[in-house]
Amino acid sequence: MGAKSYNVAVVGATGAVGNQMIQVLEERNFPVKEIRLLASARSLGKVLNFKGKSIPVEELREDSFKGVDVALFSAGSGVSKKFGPLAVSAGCVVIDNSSAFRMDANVPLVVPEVNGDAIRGGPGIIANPNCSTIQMVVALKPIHDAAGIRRIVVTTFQAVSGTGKRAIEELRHQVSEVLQGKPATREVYPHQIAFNCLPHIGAFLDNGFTEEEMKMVHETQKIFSDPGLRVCATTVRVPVYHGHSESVNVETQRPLSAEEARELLSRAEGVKVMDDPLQFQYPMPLDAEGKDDTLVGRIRQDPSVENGLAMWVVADNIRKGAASNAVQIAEKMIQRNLL
Ligand code: 25A
Ligand code: L14
Repeated sequence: MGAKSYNVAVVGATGAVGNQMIQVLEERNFPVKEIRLLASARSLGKVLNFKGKSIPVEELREDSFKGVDVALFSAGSGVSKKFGPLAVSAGCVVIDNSSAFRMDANVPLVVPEVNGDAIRGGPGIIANPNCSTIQMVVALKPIHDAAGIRRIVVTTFQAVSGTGKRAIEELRHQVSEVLQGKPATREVYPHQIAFNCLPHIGAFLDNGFTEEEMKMVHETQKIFSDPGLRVCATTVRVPVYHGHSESVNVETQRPLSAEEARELLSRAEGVKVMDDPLQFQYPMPLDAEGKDDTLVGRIRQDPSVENGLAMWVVADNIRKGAASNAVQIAEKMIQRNLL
């Protein structure tokens, strides 16, 4: 990286993802000249720490982006739709973690190690994919390149941190209520999440799938530039704080053995193979927490189709699934002199 440094804004700085963005910028030593932390008026008076300095949270306003080079957004789609274009007009590169612009044909949808070439320079919006999509495409990219994926069947096991801080608190609180023999208080989810699984993430659509399931279909097709790729997803909320897990079955055009897939994955960027079941080694959410790698294990032949593989894929949904991927996009832009 060059000696240049950048004015960076984090929109939604007090949320689960925004907080992690600040930490990742610090950990990866992103070349920050000045950092500006933005949230709603609710957060006024809060002070966050960046590299040992106390930074007051400011209220997000139309003029918040003056002099800002790159803005990382994670305050929901409504905020992104209103303030993203304003930031672009002020000359910013916007890396947006919401679902607002992901399927917009003019907006690149980027996972750097999968389709980093889709990044363009200049002021504009770059979308960060959905967390469940990111970890799946990181794990499938080497297999797609080698054998051509035609069909994907995926079931997810998603942590409550994906819903934000209030959901983490809801799980903690419900666990304690249930252990005391009290009824669980429900505020965020429609059913008790403690000691339960909810096959329901995002709103239900007319086709019987949820929004989260259709995000995995459409975003995967866009990232792999293959609108004909067949994807069927079932997304499930589980009582885990951090880390989404996925059971993934793929059908490929050309045969690929489990050994070959394991070998390809062990050399792939952003992937760590943990696949020694006899030694009790397979990825679990607790292994992924705090890391940026996508963990892959349980790689085996799927005997139910001609060219099939089955695997288990785990990543930290707030880091690789959101904050780290956004920062990695900015880093890739610097490497390519696009920022
Ligand atoms: O629309 P989407 O794309 O589906 O995204 C919806 C939400 O999902 C999270 C993220 O929540 C987002 O808001 N999210 C998105 N992508 C994600 C991903 N890949 C993801 N989560 C995981 N993985 P979040 O909790 O992480 O972040 C919320 C942040 O946005 C700020 N914010 C909200 N509205 C804003 C705004 N900032 C500016 N203008 C607005 N209008 C929010 O700041 C937070 O930083 P805040 O100041 O509103 O919240 C501070 C604290 O207040 C509590 N709180 C939040 N909402 C309410 C609330 N309290 C009372 N009532 C509320 N309605 C929280 O405890 C928060 O910490
Ligand atoms: O589209 O609730 O980025 O686990 C990220 C969090 C969708 C829901 C997105 C969750 C959201 C997801």
